[in-house]
Amino acid sequence: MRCVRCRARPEVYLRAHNAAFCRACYIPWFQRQVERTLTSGRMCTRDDQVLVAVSGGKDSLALWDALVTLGYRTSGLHVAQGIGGYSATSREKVERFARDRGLPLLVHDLADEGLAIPEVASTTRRAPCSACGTLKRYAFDRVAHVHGFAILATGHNLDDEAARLLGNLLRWQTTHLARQRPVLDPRHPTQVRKIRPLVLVSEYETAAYAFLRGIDYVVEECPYAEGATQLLYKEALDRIEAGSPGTKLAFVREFFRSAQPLFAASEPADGAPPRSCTRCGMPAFDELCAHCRLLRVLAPAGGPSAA
Ligand code: Q46
Ligand code: ZN
Repeated sequence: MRCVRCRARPEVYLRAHNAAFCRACYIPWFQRQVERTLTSGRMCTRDDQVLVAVSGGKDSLALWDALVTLGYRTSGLHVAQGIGGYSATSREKVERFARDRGLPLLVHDLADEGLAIPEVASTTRRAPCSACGTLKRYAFDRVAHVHGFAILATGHNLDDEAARLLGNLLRWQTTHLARQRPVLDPRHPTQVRKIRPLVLVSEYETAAYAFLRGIDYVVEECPYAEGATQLLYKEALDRIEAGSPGTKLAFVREFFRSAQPLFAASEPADGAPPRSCTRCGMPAFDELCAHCRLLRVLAPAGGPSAA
C-alpha cells in the first residue's frame, strides 16, 4: 500500500478509512478532520477565544497543537489533581508544551485548595474518579467563567465517545443520550459552550498525530484508571473494530446524525435548566451544586472555600 495522497512510502495505516499516509500527508489529513468537525458542528470560529482543557495526555495536547496550527486563538487550562507522581509529570508536560510554543496556560491546582483527589476520595468515601469528575468539571466551568472564556474544548476522541455511547445504550440512559453531543451550549450564565473537536478521530489516529508532530506527552495512565467500566466497553469495541474496521466511526457518527436528535426531542429543552448554587453561584440542580455538596461532606462546618 502507498500513501493515498502522494504515493510515497506510508507511515500510518488507517483500516477504518482503508487508507495509508506518509508523514507529510498524514498531519494535514488529521488537521482537516478536526477542522471539518469544528465547522460542521459550528463549534467555534477563528475570532473566538477557546480555552483548551489539557491533561498532559496525547489527546488534549494533540488537540491544542491542531487548533493552534489551524489558526484558532487558544489558551490552555490544566487542572492538577494532586495524584502523586502522575499529576507532577502531567503538569510538567503541559507546562513545557506551552512554554516551548509560547502559548498562554492557566494552571488550577486542586491540592492548593486542599482538594487533592486521593484525600478527597478517602475522606468522602467516594470513588476517586467520581470525586475527580466533579472537581474537574467544576474547575473547567469556574476558571472559564472567571477568565471570560465562552468556549471550552476537550480532547475526548472517537474511542471515548463510542465507549460512552455504548455505556449509555446498555443502560438506556435516555437523559444522557439526549445530552451526548459534540457541542453543548450553556444553560446557565456561568456556563461555557463545551466542544469536542476530536470526536471523529480515533485514539490511534490521535496518537499517530502526536508522535509525528513530536509532542511529548504523559504516557503513564492515572493510577485510578484501571478497572474503570469505560475500559471494559473500550475493549469490547476494540474487538468489534478489529473484525469490522470502521464500526466505531459509523456507530458514533450515525448516532450524532440520526439517533441523538430523537433522544434530544424526547427530553424537551434538555430538562429543567440548572438553578444557581446558593454557596458559589455556579449551576446547581439542588440548593448546592455538586462541588459544594462535596465540600460540605469534607468540612461540614465551613472548611475549604467554594472558590
Ligand atoms: S484522572 Fe481522574 Fe481520570 Fe484519574 S481519577 Fe479517574 S477521572 S482516571 S480521566
Ligand atoms: Zn456551589
